[in-house]
Amino acid sequence: MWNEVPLFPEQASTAAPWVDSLYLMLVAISTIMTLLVAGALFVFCVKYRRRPGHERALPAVASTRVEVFVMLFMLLVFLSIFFIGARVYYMTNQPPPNSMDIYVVGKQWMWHLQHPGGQREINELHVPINTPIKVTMTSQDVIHDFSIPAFRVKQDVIPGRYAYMWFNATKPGKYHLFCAEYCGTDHSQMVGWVIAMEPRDYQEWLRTRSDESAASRGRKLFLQFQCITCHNRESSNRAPLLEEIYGNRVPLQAGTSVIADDAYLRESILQPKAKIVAGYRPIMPSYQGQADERDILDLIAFIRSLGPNQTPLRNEDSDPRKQQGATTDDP
Ligand code: HEC
Ligand SMILES: [Cu+2]
Repeated sequence: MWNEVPLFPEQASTAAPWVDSLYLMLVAISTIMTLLVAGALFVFCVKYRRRPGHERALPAVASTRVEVFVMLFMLLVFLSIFFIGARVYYMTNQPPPNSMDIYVVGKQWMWHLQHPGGQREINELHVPINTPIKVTMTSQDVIHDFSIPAFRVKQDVIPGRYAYMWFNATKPGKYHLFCAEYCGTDHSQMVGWVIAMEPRDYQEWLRTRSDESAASRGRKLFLQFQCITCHNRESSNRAPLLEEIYGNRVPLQAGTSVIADDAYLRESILQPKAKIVAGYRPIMPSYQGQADERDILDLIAFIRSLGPNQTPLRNEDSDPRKQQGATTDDP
């Protein structure tokens, strides 16, 4: 319906019709209210103008019935905006539990995107249609904003923490991807494309990419950063084993506990002293400045993949000189 209206980008996600309806409703209500007030103003100006025989204002007549009616009517109209708005907000902010994960790192001035299998892209994101996709995002430097107008999604990406959003594309096609937060000189270059494909084509596309998996990159970093000297089987009384912790509850020294999600793991690596695991001493060094956001995503993917007895052996080749290509940058 909006194809002919250049003001509106295509509706290409499940959220788009909802967001547009809400927006349209707001515009309609505002227009009607404006016309009512301006119309009444105009009519009364003419009807009650000063003229011979009507030199002075008539005494005002108050009608409780009219006033109560108008107030209740307004209340209803504006509360409906609230309820419909809340409904759309919740819908667009809660990723369905079976979503596919995409990881995004924004930095001046590009988007790094990563697929569950480790495939990496820059300023381009291939996604399957009719699949809920949860995007976990962070920034390496300043505030950016990940925005796909055709999907009606837009989320600030803030350094130092993970932000989330989700969408479900409905139409194959090529859509604009923007940074929608002024982030420095080349902000206007921080643009790209989202390519929505039939799930079959997406699988085909994935196959053509031979990137190393994120978990396997993370494994190399785990050895290279010497995480292994503490987090290993022999010295598990010194540091906790990281096997099967992802998504599970970790007891903390403070007596509380926390779910080991992406944000917690990230914090554990960058600010190990923020939350100390019960039964251990705070001896872990911070990797702030050493591991960048993409390294951290890889480390998290590795920790996430660690099943029982899968921690690498301590004496496994961890010599950085033999770890050629451990931190290879993008192609
Ligand atoms: C000097 C030893 C040491 C090194 C090196 C080390 N850690 Fe740790 N780590 C610890 C200790 C001790 C704890 C538990 C106390 C705490 O929470 O700080 C811990 C806790 C953690 C936790 C939280 C575990 C849980 O069960 O909740 C994660 C995740 C983690 N480390 C990841 C890493 C990663 C990734 C690296 C390498 C980049 C690393 N660690 C390097 C000692 C170390
Ligand atoms: Cu930006």
